Amino acid sequence: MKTIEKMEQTHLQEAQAYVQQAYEAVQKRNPNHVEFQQAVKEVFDSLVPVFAKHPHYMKQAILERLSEPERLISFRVPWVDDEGNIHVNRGFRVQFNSAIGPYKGGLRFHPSVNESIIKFLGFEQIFKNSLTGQPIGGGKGGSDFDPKGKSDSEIMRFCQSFMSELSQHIGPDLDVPAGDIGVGAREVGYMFGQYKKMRGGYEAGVLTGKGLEYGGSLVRKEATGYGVVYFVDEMMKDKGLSLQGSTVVVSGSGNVSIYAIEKVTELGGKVVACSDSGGYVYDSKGINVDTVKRLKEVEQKRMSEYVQEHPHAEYYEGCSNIWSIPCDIALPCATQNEIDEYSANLLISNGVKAVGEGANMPSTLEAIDVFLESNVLFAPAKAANAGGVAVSALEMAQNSQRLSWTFEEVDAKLKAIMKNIYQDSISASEDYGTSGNLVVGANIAGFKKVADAMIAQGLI
Ligand code: NDP
Ligand code: 2IT
Repeated sequence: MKTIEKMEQTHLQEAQAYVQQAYEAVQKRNPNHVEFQQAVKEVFDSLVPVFAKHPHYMKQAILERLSEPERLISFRVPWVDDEGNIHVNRGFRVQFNSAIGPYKGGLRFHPSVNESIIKFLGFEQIFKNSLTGQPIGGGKGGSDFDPKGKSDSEIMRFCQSFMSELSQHIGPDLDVPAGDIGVGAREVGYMFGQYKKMRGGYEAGVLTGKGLEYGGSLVRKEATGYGVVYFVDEMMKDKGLSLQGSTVVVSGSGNVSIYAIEKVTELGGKVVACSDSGGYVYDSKGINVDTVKRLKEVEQKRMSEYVQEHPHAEYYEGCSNIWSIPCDIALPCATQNEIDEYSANLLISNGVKAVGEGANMPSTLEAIDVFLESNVLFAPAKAANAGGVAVSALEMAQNSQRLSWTFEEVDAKLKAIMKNIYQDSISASEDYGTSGNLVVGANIAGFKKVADAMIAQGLI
């Protein structure tokens, strides 16, 4: 073997050993935090070629530092229901990394929320936010509160109690939360009101996803769903394929799903199915997005009700079978681990050409491997769903300038950002010998900026 090849081989082995040892340390320090471990494993494994080429990152213990949050806050959230009963939920905020900007990331209200879920989301947010090209660090928060079936006043009291504690830890230059599952404009409004009351000043930039009347940005509501579709469109065009005329399946029927359905339809694709946690609807004529908007955004109803207005459509109990529907493009936009190895194989055998992750970590590690080993174009969450947080950063910029941009201006910026993320991820995959692998490319592109900023700022 030639000397150079031998050296490269040694560096690769050192890099693999470093990643393995750092990952085992994460497992040991975070036992039973399976979602967090899963998110860490995906990123760490992608970085082997970076460490082989630039060994100085290993000396800086960069993985050990990146995988330990700067701060994790857990707090009691007591609230009273409409009957006068007292309830106690647990609130979280993880302030994961502030190397390139204030902590930024959404709040999730869902009964499944725990430390592992919040840490996986906060960890992914570091790299996603870096990919947007904007100065935002990584954070995430939420509560195991279940908003389903709660009255508007119960939601308000919960949000106020949650913010009474959280207000001490956030601020426009410190940590800027937004929405995620179970948290939309209504909840952000109640939390903003409580923050303002507690802090005694109008700090518009402390939360994003606000209503348009009081500092919200146009396109923020649409941004994640539109962004996923812009990304998939870019990825397909790059490979000579087109979204126009394609059959699409979108899981979920919340904020991300609704605006993904809207944009696919606008670009000439046909969305034939969407879901909620109860089941899925198949509509051969194409999902009527106005019906879904009204059912979900206004009336807080179930997808099962869709078929009453569209009797030709079919409703099936249980959401995971949605991936058995043949489609050209699959957009998982509901929640983590909704596509497993079996569903991934099913999609492929039914001829899927592209998968775009709107949700965070919707594919298991095994499912990702299945996609990467096939000819499917695979757009990973950190890159594909970054449009939401990107427009959040544009909302912060508008709040700082005390002005607001038009819908067209923000939409054009979103489109440009998604295109940049695609190009940066593709280039990183080419630079590190994994051409076309967007999982590796996005992780590397997101990592390098944060890692270099951390090193430049010393051991902090
Ligand atoms: P919403 O609360 O608006 O909608 C969530 C949708 O997913 C609902 O249809 C919900 O069904 C379904 N869902 C949630 N949890 C489960 C579950 N455990 N099993 C099955 N279905 C489930 O949330 P968003 O649309 O905002 O978020 C969806 C995904 O996108 C999440 O992974 C989120 O982290 C991610 N994301 C969101 C961004 C944003 O800007 N909002 C930005 C980037 C990523 P049901 O109503 O029955 O609960
Ligand atoms: O996962 C995400 O990127 C979000 N939920 C959006 C975060 C934000 O700060 O807009």
